[in-house]
Amino acid sequence: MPEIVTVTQQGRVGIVALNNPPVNALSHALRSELCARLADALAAPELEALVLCCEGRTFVAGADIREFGKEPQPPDVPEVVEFVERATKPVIAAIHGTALGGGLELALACHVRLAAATAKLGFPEVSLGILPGAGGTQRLPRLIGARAALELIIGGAPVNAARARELGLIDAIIEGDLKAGAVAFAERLIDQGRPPTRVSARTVTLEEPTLFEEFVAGITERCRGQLAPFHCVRAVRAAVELPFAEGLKVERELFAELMRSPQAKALRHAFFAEREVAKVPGLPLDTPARPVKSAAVVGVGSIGSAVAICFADAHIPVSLIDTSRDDLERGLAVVRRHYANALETGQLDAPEMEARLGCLRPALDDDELETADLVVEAVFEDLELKRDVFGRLDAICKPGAILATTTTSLDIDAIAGGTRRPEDVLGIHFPSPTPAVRLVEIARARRTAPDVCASALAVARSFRKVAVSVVARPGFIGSRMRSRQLREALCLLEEGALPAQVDRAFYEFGFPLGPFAAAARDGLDVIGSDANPNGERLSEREQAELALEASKARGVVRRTIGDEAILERCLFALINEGARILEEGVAARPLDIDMVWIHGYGFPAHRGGPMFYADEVGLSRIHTAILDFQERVEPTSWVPSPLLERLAKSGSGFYGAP
Ligand code: 3H9
Repeated sequence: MPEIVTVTQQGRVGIVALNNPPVNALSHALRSELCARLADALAAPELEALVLCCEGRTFVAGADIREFGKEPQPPDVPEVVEFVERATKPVIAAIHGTALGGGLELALACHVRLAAATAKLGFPEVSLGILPGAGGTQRLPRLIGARAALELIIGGAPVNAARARELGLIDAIIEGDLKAGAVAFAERLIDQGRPPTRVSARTVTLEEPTLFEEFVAGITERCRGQLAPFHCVRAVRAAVELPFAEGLKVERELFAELMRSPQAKALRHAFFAEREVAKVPGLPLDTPARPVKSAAVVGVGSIGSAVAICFADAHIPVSLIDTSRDDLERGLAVVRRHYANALETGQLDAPEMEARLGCLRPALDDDELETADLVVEAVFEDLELKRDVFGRLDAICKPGAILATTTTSLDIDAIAGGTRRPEDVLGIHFPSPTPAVRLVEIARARRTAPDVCASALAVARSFRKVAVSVVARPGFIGSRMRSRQLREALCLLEEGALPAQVDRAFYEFGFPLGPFAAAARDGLDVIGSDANPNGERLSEREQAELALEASKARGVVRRTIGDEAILERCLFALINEGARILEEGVAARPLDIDMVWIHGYGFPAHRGGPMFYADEVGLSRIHTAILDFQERVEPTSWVPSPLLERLAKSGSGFYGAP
């Protein structure tokens, strides 16, 4: 087994190389080895400066998240970082790939930071419900100022090397061979006889007296209910107001509090689940995927144009096919508007936008279908229409082409039955045309071939989406659970709640939108569908009137329903449906359901997804509540799923024993 830390000598410079695949995380073994090897190198008289670098695809990408929640083994990350900063010889960080979290803290403890032009640096800790806990909140403001530090730490997104240089986060960008450049830099330092300069020795002054209040005001709505972003502000404030050692103590306390929080546990779960979801049970990771070098989308409505954008973003040439010139133009206009907006907001530059637009091939006939490796059908949700389209695809597409339907509500086996190649057919469902919604459900029909499934998952990942594999049954995971939840929300309207109140309860829980606001956004005609046959958007007052009318029409005496009761009814209905989906095998694992809800339906990540949340609440409590609803509310819709009942009685959770 290769050594985890090696020191090699190059002239007067020692190269300390870390090798802990896959991402050089600061595991216990790496931490101990690094301290031991560094101590040797610092004691070696022939070495006058050290270069700290990494083997493999990246610099240190952070603390080892797998060790979180366990008793930390010494030396911990803060000790390693302190040890590096106190080194009596200059230590130079040579960064490639990503220096994230504890990795960036390690780099901040070095006396010089150099980076490859392609490197990225950042603090993603907030997305794990914690804050940089190894001096990051204290050193970063001292290096780049309090405002920039807050932006980096609370924003969580990494910056590229050029921006890092502008901010003063790194000292130089090395073009060409990074190690050789870092050694040359070290030689120059030795020649100049420069002693190590420590970031902790710097002071930071607050030039904007209301900066912290401004930041808190800026995140109050967006980060509602979350602890970590607000703790980050407090930690950076300590860097400004206190000496380094005292600020560090504040950081440690806040970090420890966050680390113990249920939010951090939930976000860790979400982190690993996002990676685990790619490993589909029964589909070996080495299943060969069919190459997808060209694609076609049939039907250019809102979903069709969104799918076309995904292909263009992945630089896959895509034909957009529709039967009407007007519809085709409308779809193209949506795509062009999307890219114009991306250009205006700086998400893309002009050449990249042109490259993506250049991937689009609009067409009014089917000729373009002949060469496509993957065809996505996105026509109106009508079985006969879809079967017709698939019959056409069968006649035109080349052998081996993958044929995907965007339906969730129709029987994909029946659609596949319109072809002579059902093994090439599967479902690919985008819950929303909004590009920010990352979920794609990949639905295996009865006869879908494994390599077709593997190919669709790979394509979805090339879109930078979170792809969840499901068994094709109407509704898949997301929309089936959403329908159940919406039904419960509608019942609550009749009993006494108002739509705005239901939406507000969900918003406060952490959803970006409540069920009614989400349904209105997605064009679902849900509120008072009898009274509102055209599905028009209704004002809050009209919605309230419809709710009152509905109660009256059904002879229900309205009562006051609290926000907590609203959430229990809707979320427990959602969880019970999730349990059914699990026991039917539509979802292979609870984490598949959690990923669908976090990435497709706005379930707050800091609550871990509905199945994780259910375990936190306790299945026994949920089971008791369901039985109570069965008695008091409605006997047929409130039947506990046998799986939920079994787990609750055995004291277990969806993810095993608590
Ligand atoms: C922190 O540093 C706290 C500090 O303040 C210190 C406090 C005292 N640990 O994502 P990928 C695994 S918090 C353990 O598919 P990519 C991952 O699970 C940390 N394992 O690769 C996967 O395993 P598997 C701050 C980790 O190329 C494999 O590596 N840092 C860690 O698409 C490949 O991962 C972060 O939050 C880790 N830190 O992306 C960075 N990171 O193969 C988290 C990854 O078994 N990491 N793994 O499924 C990332 O953002 C991405 O992994 C990265 C590479 C961008 C680095």
